[in-house]
Amino acid sequence: MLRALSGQSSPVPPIWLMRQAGRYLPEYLKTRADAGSFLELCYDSDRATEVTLQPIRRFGFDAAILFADILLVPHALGQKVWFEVGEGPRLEPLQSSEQVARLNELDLFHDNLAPVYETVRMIRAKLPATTALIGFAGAPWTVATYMIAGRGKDNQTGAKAMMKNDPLTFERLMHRLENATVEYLSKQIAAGADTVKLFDSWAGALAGDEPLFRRWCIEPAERIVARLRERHPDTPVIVFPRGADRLYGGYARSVGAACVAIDEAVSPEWARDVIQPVAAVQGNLDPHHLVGLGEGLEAAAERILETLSGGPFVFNLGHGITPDADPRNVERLVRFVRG
Ligand code: 1CP
Repeated sequence: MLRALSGQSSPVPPIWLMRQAGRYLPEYLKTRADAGSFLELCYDSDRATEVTLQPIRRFGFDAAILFADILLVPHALGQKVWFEVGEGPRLEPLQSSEQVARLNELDLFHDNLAPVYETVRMIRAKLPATTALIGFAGAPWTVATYMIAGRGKDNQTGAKAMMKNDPLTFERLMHRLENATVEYLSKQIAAGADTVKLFDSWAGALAGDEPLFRRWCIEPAERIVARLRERHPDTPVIVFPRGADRLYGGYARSVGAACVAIDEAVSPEWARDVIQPVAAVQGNLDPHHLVGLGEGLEAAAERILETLSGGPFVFNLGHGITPDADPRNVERLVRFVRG
């Protein structure tokens, strides 16, 4: 995994999958039930370590991803966050400049996230030496959309409305999140993460407007990557501007991260020609291939492998595994990629 992130190619690329720990695994469901709630699971270092390791034991992936959530940052900043069972995350929507001004300052932010850093230390101590540990955070734009809307919906129009109607408050929130993200990722690296990934899952909501995309997706990622490189020059960063569409190439060139993760809408041939010359590529099998009988799984994986294995490449999905995925298809995929 780390060789691929450093720009080397290999006939057998490393493989891990987004949301590899999660609801499609019976052992995850059991640990989550024991923990009480999703948030309690995230802050319980023993159990969070256990669910991080479950897919490594079962499938032998080349990388483990820290079990946490992008919404722990708003929670640590003092916003009310909870998870509705069977639905997803909910936050008390941030709508006024007073609410934004009241967000916690850095020290309290770190105390609240101390269990996450402890989890990183515990996972690293238990992982095989040849398995990389990925830390992560949400990108400022994506996290802001959840903080403002209170949930994921409707292409995150709430954040766009605040951007237009109260630009100073929006800017202040984005600035606060950018600093928090640098500190949070930096502490994960200090605790033992071998690489960190920045998830801009809602980047696509700005992809229709290039100046806005540049200002709120590209530029914050550029600064975050540069600040992390200053502090941790040997730690590669993976970026994922999901849905960036035709703006993927400009994002990859400007941000200068070691690796760019692509969603399933990006053609592997285009990624090979445009992104691979400037960064390692990670992706991008459609997660629906892991559901049901997995028809077409090998053929779809083959096209991706044939196209991207000539350069630096990490095999992954275009987005997270869905709860209805069949673990047997995951096993089949790992066997196929390695074979
Ligand atoms: O294996 C792993 O990947 C585990 C770690 C992980 C990561 C990297 C989780 C656990 N969440 C995330 C990132 C995350 N969380 C993102 C970025 C990646 C992506 O686009 O999927 C986002 C947008 C979230 C927010 C979130 N948390 C959602 C999406 C909500 C929406 O409506 O937009 C959901 C459903 C969650 C809950 C969650 N986070 C993680 C898991 C395993 C779950 C399911 C919780 C459960 O019911 O047990």
